[in-house]
Amino acid sequence: MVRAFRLLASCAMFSQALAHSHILYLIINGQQYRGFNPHAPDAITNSIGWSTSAVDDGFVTPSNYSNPDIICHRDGKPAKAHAPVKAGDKIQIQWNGWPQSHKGPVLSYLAPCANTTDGCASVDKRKLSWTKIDDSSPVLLDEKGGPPGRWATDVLITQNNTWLLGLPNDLEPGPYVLRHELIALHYANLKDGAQNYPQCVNLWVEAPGLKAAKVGKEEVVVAGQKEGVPATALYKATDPGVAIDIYTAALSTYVIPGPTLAPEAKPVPVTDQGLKSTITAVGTPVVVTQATSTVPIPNDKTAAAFKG
Ligand SMILES: *[C@@H]1O[C@H](CO)[C@@H](O)[C@H](O)[C@H]1NC(C)=O
Ligand SMILES: *[C@@H]1O[C@H](CO)[C@@H](O)[C@H](O)[C@H]1NC(C)=O
Ligand SMILES: *[C@@H]1O[C@H](CO)[C@@H](O)[C@H](O)[C@H]1NC(C)=O
Ligand SMILES: [Cu+2]
Repeated sequence: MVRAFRLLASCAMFSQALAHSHILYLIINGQQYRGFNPHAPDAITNSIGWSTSAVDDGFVTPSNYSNPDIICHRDGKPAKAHAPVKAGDKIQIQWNGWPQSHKGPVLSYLAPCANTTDGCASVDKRKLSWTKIDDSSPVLLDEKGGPPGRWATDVLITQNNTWLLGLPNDLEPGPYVLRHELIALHYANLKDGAQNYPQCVNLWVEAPGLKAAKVGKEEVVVAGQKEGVPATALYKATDPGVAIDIYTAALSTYVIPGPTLAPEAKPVPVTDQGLKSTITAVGTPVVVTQATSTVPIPNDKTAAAFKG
């Protein structure tokens, strides 16, 4: 029975239409910022999403947790554009669908882009130092109807495949990479069976009122979290939240993978995930110049080119 269910839940059973996912767009203060589309990499010239070679919308496995592919997905390369945000903003992250069987945590990390004049556009991803700002705790919400029960990813599905992320209030101004990640655990009982779906987008945190004197300097950090973690050191294949059988009837707790949540984190609890944003306009991302200033970067292709 259980075995049959697992087979049914397999990735292979989902045709291309439902195959895994990527971030379609973000909504910030009603403005829509487009992610990277692996199926049409050149369609959106001002995408804030890092490019990847994950044309299958696929995943990174635990055996590659120390491979740079875990940082910003396979062959992840920085976007030039950044979405302007303010500390404390809410960001609605729209995924291009998510399969019901793919249960697990919804995780978000921030890394400041230091030592560049163009924000995150030329940052060395291996030098990025990540701080966890949302872990979708408690992740395993309800054992009822389980195993596998109700998980954070089920909340995401309920909200039309979106997740609402709160940025810390005391975020220093400057350029950051947001690393948002779903981990699917439906095969995590098998060797190398967990599936990580990391996605990176660039943010430009505007200084409220004051001039961003410190922007672009080494001081650009999440306050109090000067020491983040390289993404290649976030997880181990043996982590209890990664090597796990979610079909075990007795499962009542879940150990969230990765570092602990930053004390400054302001995640939106699952009970508030329904406070959704609506799109009022297509946002205009910026490129960062001379470390501290920005220039708008409209898309030079038609909006019609933007599809899932
Ligand atoms: C690990 O990453 C390498 C390099 O991208 C890739 O060739 C390999 O298939 C990956 N391994 C697994 C098990 O996905
Ligand atoms: C639901 O998500 C799809 C993308 O998968 C999007 O095109 C659609 O506009 C969303 N619906 C609402 C009401 O936001
Ligand atoms: C920025 O430079 C400092 C000092 O050389 C170094 O410790 C840090 O790793 C660099 N950060 C990035 C993101 O390149
Ligand atoms: Cu899948």
